Amino acid sequence: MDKSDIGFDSKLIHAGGITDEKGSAVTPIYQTSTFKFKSADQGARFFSGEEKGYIYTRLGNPTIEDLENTVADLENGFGGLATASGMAAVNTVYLTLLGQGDHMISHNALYGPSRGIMEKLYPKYGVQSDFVDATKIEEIEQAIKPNTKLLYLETPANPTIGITDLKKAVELAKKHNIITCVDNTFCSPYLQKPLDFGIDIVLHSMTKFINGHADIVGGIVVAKDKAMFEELKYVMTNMGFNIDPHQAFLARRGLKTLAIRIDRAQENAMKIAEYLESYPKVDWVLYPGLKSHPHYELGVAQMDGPGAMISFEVKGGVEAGKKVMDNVKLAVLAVSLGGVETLIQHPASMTHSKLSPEAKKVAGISDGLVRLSIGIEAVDDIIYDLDQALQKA
Ligand code: LCS
Repeated sequence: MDKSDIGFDSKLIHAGGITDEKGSAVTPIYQTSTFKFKSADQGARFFSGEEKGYIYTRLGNPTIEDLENTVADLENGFGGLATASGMAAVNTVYLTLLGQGDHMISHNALYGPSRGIMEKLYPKYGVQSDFVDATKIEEIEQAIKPNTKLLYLETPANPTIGITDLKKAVELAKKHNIITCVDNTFCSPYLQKPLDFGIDIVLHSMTKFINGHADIVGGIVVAKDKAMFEELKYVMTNMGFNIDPHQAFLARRGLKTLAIRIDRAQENAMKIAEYLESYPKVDWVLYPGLKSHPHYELGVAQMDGPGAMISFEVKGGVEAGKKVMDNVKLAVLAVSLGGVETLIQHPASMTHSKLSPEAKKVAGISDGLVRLSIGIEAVDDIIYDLDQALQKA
């Protein structure tokens, strides 16, 4: 049986996979910074690319490559580049595609720092950007300039759960020769494969669903074709954005249970979203599995499931939301997402606090918005916990 013919769930377990000379059943951790050459000539051949071989861990390492090949396979891409964090993945894309005089368009409700660095740091290097409501294709179209090089999307977006139509975004970008990148962190390749829609690059914060156990920080970039992969690889390796072999091992291990973790988390999330929607003290709930989500139909068409991220607002705004966060006992009051434990946080004062009040308002990140990352605990326990906290709001 050819490994390329196996299903997604089997790939989670068996894709990549290196057996060493001792016959290890799982890919070992090659915790080494450098690799011995058999001869000076062999070293030279490795450097010239005449012969494939490991040189130095920043440039490549078997444990890291196993993870990269697996995620690239799951995303239906050409190749993957694992990075030290999700932000290192974001910067690999920005630095590869944008330079003096270039322009990027993105969604106004991105993960805070993905937008923050574009507004604070990249203008120093002559890069311009515009942030629009990318759930409306016409807003993206209106923002296109002759120097627009990159359309950078996050769908569903953090934390407003807005969904961008990938098919329409690709059509528009292709018409204007714009490269497209999707941050697929909220879905993972289990629920959405942007490259299948014609997107050029996908990235993840592996800190989240891919690793799934809230015990590492990591990222990955996957390119659809070889030419783009090589360009990204040059930047990733030379900027030193690489992941460590031990982190890569943990991410690969966590990835094995991606499908069953997400199945359980989104089953829980659906029940919790319905509970919240019916709770009188809750003003509104945003969850792609609810018919009340403004892009419900698109989510059903584009994603293979609604995921495990919910945003909601309690009547009484920020003060009421804080009461809920201060009173949960099972859910963990912490940023990040995509782990097996339920997390609760307040984007306006935490993950998105660096955005200006105006930018937050336009993006729909209200002061009262509370974000939940639903875990795989018993759903009755999560609901019981939220219920007792909401009663205090
Ligand atoms: N992209 C998305 C969609 C994210 O949610 C995050 C982190 C990143 C990129 C950056 O990844 P990192 O460097 O942290 O691995 N999101 C976080 C959040 O919502 N709370 O804490 C971190």
